[in-house]
Amino acid sequence: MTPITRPLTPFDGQKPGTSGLRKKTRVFMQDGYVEAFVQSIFNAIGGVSGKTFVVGGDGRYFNAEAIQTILRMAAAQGAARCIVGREGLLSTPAASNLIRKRGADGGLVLSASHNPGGIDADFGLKYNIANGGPAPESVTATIHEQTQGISEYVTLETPDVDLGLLGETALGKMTVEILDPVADYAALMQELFDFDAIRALIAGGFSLKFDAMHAVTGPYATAILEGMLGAPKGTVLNGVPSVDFGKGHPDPNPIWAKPLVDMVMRDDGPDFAAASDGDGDRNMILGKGIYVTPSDSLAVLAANAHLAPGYARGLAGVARSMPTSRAADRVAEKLGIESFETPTGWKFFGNLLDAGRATLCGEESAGTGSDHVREKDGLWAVLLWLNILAARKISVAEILQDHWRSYGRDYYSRHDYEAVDSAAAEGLMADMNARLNDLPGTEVGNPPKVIARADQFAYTDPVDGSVSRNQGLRIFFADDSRAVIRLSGTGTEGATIRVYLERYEPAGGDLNVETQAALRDLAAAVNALTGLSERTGREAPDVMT
Ligand code: G16
Repeated sequence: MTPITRPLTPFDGQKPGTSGLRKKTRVFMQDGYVEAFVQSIFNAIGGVSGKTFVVGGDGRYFNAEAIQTILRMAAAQGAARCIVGREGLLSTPAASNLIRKRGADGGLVLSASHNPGGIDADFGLKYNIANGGPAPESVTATIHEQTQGISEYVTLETPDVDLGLLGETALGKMTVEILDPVADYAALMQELFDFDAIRALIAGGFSLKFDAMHAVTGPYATAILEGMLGAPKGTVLNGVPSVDFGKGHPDPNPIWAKPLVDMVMRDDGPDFAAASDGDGDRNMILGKGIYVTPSDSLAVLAANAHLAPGYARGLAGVARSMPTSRAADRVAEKLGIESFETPTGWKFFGNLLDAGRATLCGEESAGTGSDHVREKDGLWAVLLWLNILAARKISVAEILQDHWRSYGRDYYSRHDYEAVDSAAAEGLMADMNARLNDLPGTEVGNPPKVIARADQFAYTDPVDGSVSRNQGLRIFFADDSRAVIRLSGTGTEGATIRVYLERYEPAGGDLNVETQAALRDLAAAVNALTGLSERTGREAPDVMT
């Protein structure tokens, strides 16, 4: 089988965003598009000769076709081995685990995460490095540079590999190893958590539901929750992955997972419920009658992680993305451990985890994880919650009340304005940036709120000293509330404006106000300050998490 070199013309816009390259599926399906991006990755990492890669994705439309392209190109260019999940399926955390466990040189993960799937929806591809985590900005910048000058790619002309057949096959001189996507991941979870205690909790009548949203976590959740932990059949809802996620939007938040939220709000609802996203790295946690914000979830997990065997030694530090609420910082302070505030994007946690400075990380965007892999991990968060519930023997609502009584409550919500006209969104950001220096001392809203300070968040990585600027506009008010405004880096249509709102209520204060009511004045102040409604023509956000 002789490698074939084919010419290519560069495609505009092959620039990795917050998490890899995400575009409409039809964009990825253009002749040469996947080839151009994959060749750019291969060039950026100094070629693939003799290397081993993990390849898999969330099973969305075009997943299998893109994998065949990657395998042919890797084989043609001298890769030694590609480890692929059966039928091309690997959740993002499972891919991260395999890269680490098998000592692979990297991984190609095919997913547009929580974005919908299908020929008229979204697709994505990202490169992970040898630590199992998303490529840092230095690597993604090189990949982007490569995409701009690409002129050819190298591939083989071969029939498709049978992705359903477990075991090893040869593709040219490369070995393709197809494995069970669940086994290694499930083994890792068993090492971290007290499965006996969780099994006993469930056997004792504790009821739970897990909504896999027709996405990749279905097989993982079914094997672990129903298979290993003895939850009754039917605990996992929508557990069979489909190419278009059952025509749904696999984003585990109160809007897109509304049926699950409605279920826990009923008197006869389950004690615990959770959902995960397209590629299994996000999570939503619910208890009977209560939704746990991702920011609170991170804080509660940090405060209680020692109850799980894998974290009994305590935590080295806790990291959160900048727009995530400061609830986790309060826990870190009490524990006397380091806390870190990073830009949005899991890739920014990699150095802290590798250096042993942070053990738990989390983001407001429904991502929580730890040093067990280098990605956020939806099912891991669910199992840690279950382990904590099994150890503390109180309800989710009681855990939260107890937490707020100790630390105070960071009322928190993110308001998303989706598919907004890009020029309007960029105009809003540019105008606000230009006004930054004049904002301190300004009064906005009714009743008026005084702006104490405002800036554009810049991050200096404490491990390698690299600097990332313009990571979101922060407005701090004199009453210790905070608003953050940034444009999403994962959308595929127009611009998405994210407004992150938080207000701290000390432990002795009113800890049980409805979240949106608690933040109403702050939201109105941000609207008055930015002219958000007039600029976007939107009366209200599309999504409130
Ligand atoms: C990705 C990143 C996260 C980020 C999220 C939202 O998650 O890995 O770190 O918080 O996007 O990013 P943005 O606000 O720029 O849209 P996922 O689950 O989509 O891979």
